[in-house]
Amino acid sequence: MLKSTNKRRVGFHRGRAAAAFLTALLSISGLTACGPASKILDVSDLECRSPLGSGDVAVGYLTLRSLRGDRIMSVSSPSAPAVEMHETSIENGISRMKRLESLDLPAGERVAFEPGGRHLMIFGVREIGRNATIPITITLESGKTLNLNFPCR
Ligand SMILES: [Cu+2]
Repeated sequence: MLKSTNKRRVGFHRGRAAAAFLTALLSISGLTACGPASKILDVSDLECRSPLGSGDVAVGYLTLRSLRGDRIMSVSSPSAPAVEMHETSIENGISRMKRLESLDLPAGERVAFEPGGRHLMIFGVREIGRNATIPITITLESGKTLNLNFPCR
């Protein structure tokens, strides 16, 4: 049952929080083969914004919650030359982006990548079409590796 989970449903169920949450959870369980251990991490709200115009940088958003606490050590993609974690902040009225080398996931706390704040910069991807997905790998300090598919729009 876990293996048949269609990861695209994460996008399809947007707005129905419970369903999206469950789908994301099943996707992770099926991909990492960690079984019950993976349930100590919730991942939801996966979304990718395709590059605009002739650009080649896509942006990814998601929400994580680690029940025991963890840390994102790196992000990458088999479909992109580079992926970085960034944080947007306003300083003196000017919006700035700062690269995050790693990111703490405090126990039980919801950590969001969302418009206007933290985001994933996915470099060198000209060819993402609408309704396609882009695979992103998140490596955690605990040793867990999340292989996630971000639905693009
Ligand atoms: Cu950025």
